Formats: sequence, C-alpha cells, structure tokens
Amino acid sequence: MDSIIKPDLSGFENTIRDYVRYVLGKPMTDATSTDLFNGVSSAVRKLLMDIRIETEQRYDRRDVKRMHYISMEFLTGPLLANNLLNMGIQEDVRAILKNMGLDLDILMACEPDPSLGNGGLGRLAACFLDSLASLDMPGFGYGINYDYGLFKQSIMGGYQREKPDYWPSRSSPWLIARSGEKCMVPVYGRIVDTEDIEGGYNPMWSEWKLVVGRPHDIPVVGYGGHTANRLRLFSAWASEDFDIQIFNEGDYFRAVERKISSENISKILYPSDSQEAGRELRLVQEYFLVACAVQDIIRIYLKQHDDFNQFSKKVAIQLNDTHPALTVAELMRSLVDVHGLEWDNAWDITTQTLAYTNHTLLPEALEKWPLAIVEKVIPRHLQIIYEINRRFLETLTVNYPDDPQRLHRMSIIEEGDEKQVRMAHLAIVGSHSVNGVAKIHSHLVKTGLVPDFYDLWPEKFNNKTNGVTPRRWLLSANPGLARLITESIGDKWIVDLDTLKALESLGRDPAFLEKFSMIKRENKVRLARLIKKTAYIDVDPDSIFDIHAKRIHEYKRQFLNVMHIIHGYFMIQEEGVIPTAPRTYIFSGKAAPGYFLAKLLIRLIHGVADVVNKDPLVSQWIKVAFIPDYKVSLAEIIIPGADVSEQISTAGMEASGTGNMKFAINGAVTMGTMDGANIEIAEAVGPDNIYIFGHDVEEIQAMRGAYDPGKILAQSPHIQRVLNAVNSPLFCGWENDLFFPLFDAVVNHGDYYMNLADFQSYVDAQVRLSGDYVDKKKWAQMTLLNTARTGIFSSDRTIREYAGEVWGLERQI
Ligand code: F58
Repeated sequence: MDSIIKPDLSGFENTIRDYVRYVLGKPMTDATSTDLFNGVSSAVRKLLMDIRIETEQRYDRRDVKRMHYISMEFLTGPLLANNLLNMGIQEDVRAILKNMGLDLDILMACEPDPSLGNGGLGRLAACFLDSLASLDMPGFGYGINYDYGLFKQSIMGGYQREKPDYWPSRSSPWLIARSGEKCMVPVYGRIVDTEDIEGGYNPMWSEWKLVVGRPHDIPVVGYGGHTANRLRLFSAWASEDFDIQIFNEGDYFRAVERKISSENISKILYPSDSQEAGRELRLVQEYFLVACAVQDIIRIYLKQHDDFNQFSKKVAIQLNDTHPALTVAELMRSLVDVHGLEWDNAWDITTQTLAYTNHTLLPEALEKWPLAIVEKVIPRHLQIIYEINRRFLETLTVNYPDDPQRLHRMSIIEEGDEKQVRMAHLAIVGSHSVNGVAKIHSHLVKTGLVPDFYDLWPEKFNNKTNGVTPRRWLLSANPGLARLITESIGDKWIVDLDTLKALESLGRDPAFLEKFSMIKRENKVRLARLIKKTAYIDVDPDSIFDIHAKRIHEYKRQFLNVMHIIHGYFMIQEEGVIPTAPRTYIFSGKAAPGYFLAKLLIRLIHGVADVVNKDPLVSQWIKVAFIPDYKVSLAEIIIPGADVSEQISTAGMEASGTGNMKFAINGAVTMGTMDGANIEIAEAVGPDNIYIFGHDVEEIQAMRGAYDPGKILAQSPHIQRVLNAVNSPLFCGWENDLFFPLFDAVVNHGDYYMNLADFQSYVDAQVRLSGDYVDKKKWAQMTLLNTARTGIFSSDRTIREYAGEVWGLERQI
C-alpha cells in the first residue's frame, strides 16, 4: 500500500471560523452544531478540491481511459466521517476541534443521510465509487440530484408512515455546482421527415421542449488521499431561452408552469423496490440522466480528441441495471444525428463502450416501457430503437433461419395488446458485456432469464460477484473491531481485505477471542441504545441479537422470520419449552408505499412485538423490535451489533445481497438459504460457520407447479398453530381480521414464496444455532472465522475484476 498522503491542516481552523463568519454571517458564539458541521465540511471540501484538481490533471496529462458508472441511485450515506478516514485525518481533525471546544462526534451526528437510493443497487454504486478512488482508477458516477430522496419512515400504531425526505440538494457542503457545464436535453415533440440535399428523407426531431441539466459534483476521495474522483448529479431546470420566449409572448403563467414541470424531473426518487411503476415521469427521469451523462462524457472526450476513433479505447460506460438502458439509443443518436457518424461505425463504438449489469430476475422488476409513452417522450429514440431492432432481427434470421418463435422472444419490441420496449433486451444488444452480481445469479441470467441471448453471444456473459467497501463497513462503522484487527495484523486489510485471513490462527488464542467478543458486546450495547431511542424497547445485550435488516418484500421472507417467532412464543407459552438462549429479534426496513402486503407485514411485526414483549414469561426469552427508517447511517450501527444475520430469501430470488456481506465481515453468523451471494459466503466461511437451511434453487424450480402448501399445512400442527394465530385476533389489537391477507396469500394463494416449504428446516437450523451460541468459545470462533474469511467480499475485488475483464481500466497512481 502506498502510504497515506496527509493534507496540510494548518489553515483548517481558520477555514471553519471564516465559514461561520463570512458565509453564515455569524459570530462563532452563535453557531449551531449544524452550522459547525457545515463549517467543518467546507474545510474538508477545500482539502478534497486540491486532491480532485491534481487527480484530474494527472488523468488529462496521461489521456487515460475513464469509466462512467450511470445509475439512477447512489446511496452514499453521510460523508464527513468517511472523507476524514480516507484522507487519514480523522484524529487530527478531532484534536483541532477539541482545541476549539468542539466535539467531532456531535458535529458528525448533524449530517443528514443523502438517501438517493432504494437499497442494495444504490448502495453498491456508492461502494464502487469508494473502491475506484481507493484503487486510484478513473471511475466516475453519473446520477440525479433528487430534491427528495427515499421517503422517511416512521411508525404510528404499528403502521408505516411515509414522509418526504428533503435533503439539501442545492446547499449540501459536499455538492459543488458546476453551472458552466450544463447540458441541454430535448424532450417530447415530434418527428417530421424532411428532404435533404441529396433527395433522401431525413427524420427531424422538432418542437421539443428543452430541459437544462445542471451538474453538481460530489468529490469522492479514495483511501490514502491520492485520488479524488467525482460523482456528478444533475438537477433539472427549465430552459431560460424557451421560457423567455413564452414570457415575451405574454403568457406569464404558462412560462412559470413550464418551469415547474421541468424541475419536477429531478424532484423525487421513485420509491419502488422490485416493481416498476411505468410512470411517464420515471421514463423522463431515466432519459434525462442518460442524455446529460452522454453529453458530458462526449464533451470530456472531445477535449482531448478530434474524432471518435479512440472513443471506446478511452471511454467505458457501465449501466447499473436497465434504468439507464436508453444510453444505447442516446449514444447512437448523438453519434449519428449530432456528430454525423455512419450508423455502422456508431454502432461498433456504442457496443464496444457499453456494458450492462443485471440486478434482478424477478419478472415484475424487469423494465418494459409502452411504445406509446416512449414515442411521446423521446420520439427520435424510438425510431433509433426500431432501427437497432430491425438490424438485430436481420442477423437473427441468418443465425437462426426458420425459427420465428425465437425472433419473437428475442425482439427488443414485445408484441401484444400493448407493445412495449424490453429494456433488458435493448441493454444486452447494445453492450459488449452482460453480468450478474453473484455466481448463482449470473448462471440463472444465462439459463433462465435470457437463454436465447446466451446461446447467441455466450462470450458476452460473465459474473461479477458484488462486494462492499471495507472503509465504510468496517473501518468507519466498527472502530473497535478495526482497531483490534490493526493491532493484531497491521492495517493492510484496509486496502487488501484478504489479509484478514491472518486472523484465523488467532482463534486459538483465548485472550484474543475474549477481546473480539468484548467488542461485539460493546457494539450490542450501542445498538441497544439505538433500539431504546427509536423503538422505545429495552433489550438485553446478552441475548442473541438476530437481525433482519433490508427492504421489506415477500421474497425476502420477513414473514418466515415472524412465523418462527410466533412458533417460539407458543413453544414457551403452551408447551413450556424454554429456548436454549434468550433472543432479540430485530427488524429494520422500508416497504414501498404502494406495496400492501409488505406494509401489512410491518404491522404484523409490531403486533407480534406487542404481544411477545408484554408477556411476562415469554419476554424473558424473546423480544421483538423494529427500528424505523433504515438507512446507511443506521445500518452502520445495526450491522456491527449483530450476532445473527437473517438472509432467508426464497432460493433463486435474491440476485446477490450485499447486507449479507457486511454482516459477515463484522462477525455475524449467517442464517441463510442457498441464494445469491449466501452461497459464496458459505463457500468462504465453511459449512460449520454458517446456518444453511431450506430448499435450494433446483429444488424450488422442481417444486414450482406442483407445490401444495395445503399439504404441508395439513401435516404440521406447528404451522397450523402459527398461521391460525396470524389469522386470529391475537396480534390485531382492536382491528379484526387485520392479517387475513397475509394468511390468505400463504394458505389460499399458493404461497408463492414457499414460506411453508422451508419452515421446518428453518426452525431446526435456529435450534442448532441457539445451542451453539451458549458455547461461548465455539461461538466466538465461528464469528471470528466469519470476519477472517470474508475478505473476498471487498468491493475492491469486484472493481479489480470489472476493471480487468470489462472496462480495460488501469491504476493511475
Ligand atoms: C438489488 N436490487 C438486488 N434494486 O435485489 C440485490 O440482490 C443485489 O445485491 C443488489 O441489487 C446489488 O446488486 C435493487 O436494490 C432496486 O432497488 C431497484 C430500484 C429501482 C426500481 C426497481 C428496484
């Protein structure tokens, strides 16, 4: 590892004082904690800018290849702590502030979470940016500067309530407005055919309305302080020219209305998890992002090149799911319509530049856009998509003569009552690389999701198992453990997580194990305080902290977890079977506002918590708590405090998971199905250090069609007791039949997520786990091995793989 370059902090204190006095116009004595947080952040930002400018000059001088990661979501979480750690100055800054009578921790707590993402996909993008900068690679993010991020969740009477999450999208100290580099985005309008000079017909996109994309940059500094890349987020603005024209015509109100509708584009992040809303504004957002990014990427490229001959050698673009798949059409439009390239040449450049990552197999999450909406919003792009498809189908007829069915299946346009653009097909046809995010998932993409495409282009398909950044998820979130590891094996793990392997042998040292367990205990105490503060429940840090934290969704099976809790309740209540160890079941996660069953599940968790926590006997053994408003800053407290990590999706449904990696690295033991990256975690930690249960993908596939939950129900008095309780007044409070829909989905509608099929195996695995937990030494060794053996789940490893195998990106130190 190259040593850390620490920036010069001599002017740091003055920058804070100047900020308070000259930007806020206050004497220091009047400054609030938030004022001081902003002051400290702007002092940090000043340091970041020096690194950023030097990095850009280095890249320019060497005319490097750059990778652009286009994503509708970047879930960065708070940035101050991370920036300080990555620059190696957290302790120095703490000392400077202390001298000024200030406490860094108090100021850091004032930072709002920029919640510009729904869940795993958005957080992965943020981890990747950290790794790119830490590996000194020229990798940049492109996204939208939403005014409102994912909604804030509160709980009232056990129900989820959603409130808007305004974040200072125009005034965050981390955002640098780049008004000089705005992008003009045409949208709506119609196509007119005009005769050109040579007598041919040229389509002309006319009467469009112009939206302006204003870039705001968040600097992303890598660990060691050598490199700072950037995340560029675009805000939508009304085009002044256009509005002024209307204004001059005298229609003041229409001008203002237009302004409002343009600015709506970056107003709010769509809060749907795994379900596509199909709303016009969402398509406009996707196009807005893509159009701004492509313009910006081409502008940067043309600063150093006169033509497009080097484009795919100097530019790589990664599409984070299909949300930015319109990049295929927009890059073609730009090359052909704006820069005058021949179609074939433009197509080669496009496919050699673009690569696509798939994040889901769930059919309801696969984006399709009705032609009517596409035609209305971006008529020229629809023409281009038709032409791409026409040529694509032509090659298919050569490769597969006499197979019209296959052409039907593979076409970018889906026929039917409502014709639609299949965005995954567009992304696959327009890219040179298609990857899934865990081994099993990549396999299922090839064999189940798009087997026809795999047959045609096997060489395009590859796997890139996800990873998480050890800087945020260990160094920053778990300072106690980070310190112990560094004392024991040095600090190389921060940039090379595989070196955690050296901890394995320490498992035989009782004194080390004792320290390791003490740190977990301290993290549990910290988490217990959070639970008390947010859920108003007292929990015992000596009980097993069993945590299920992620979006609430049927496929993630929080319901199965609740069934197990209810089962445990009855075992104590009715059968006097006392568990081997007391347990605290902790849930956290948001449900999409329109997802009825997921929201009802939150209500059920609260209903069960009410009954269990109040029961004088049962509550000595079982407690249930729901921490509201799951977000990055809370995850940083929740994950290090876990003994058990619940990763219990129906096999074949969780593409990878990344929370599972964060928990394991922090020494939690996984209770999981053979799904997503759980399979690779099991491989890494070994079968004795993980609890695997339930049906695997092949078994689930084999069962589909013939699966009969009624049969399982009939044979299991335990399941009957649990489900009858769900359907009884027991957990309902005063609202009768409240949970019938959850009961109904499982009992009368086929239990699509196969909760009942895996129930017994889950209960058995949980019993084994409790037994192991009370053997303190055995448990400590298991958790240590989870930390020691999960170094491969660093996003540095993932990024090295993408850089070498997909992007052709090199270190630029
Ligand atoms: C997640 N997808 C996968 N989508 O579910 C998870 O298994 C994987 O680890 C992660 O991506 C990273 O690869 C995900 O988070 C979304 O949030 C979409 C947002 C936009 C609407 C559709 C879902």
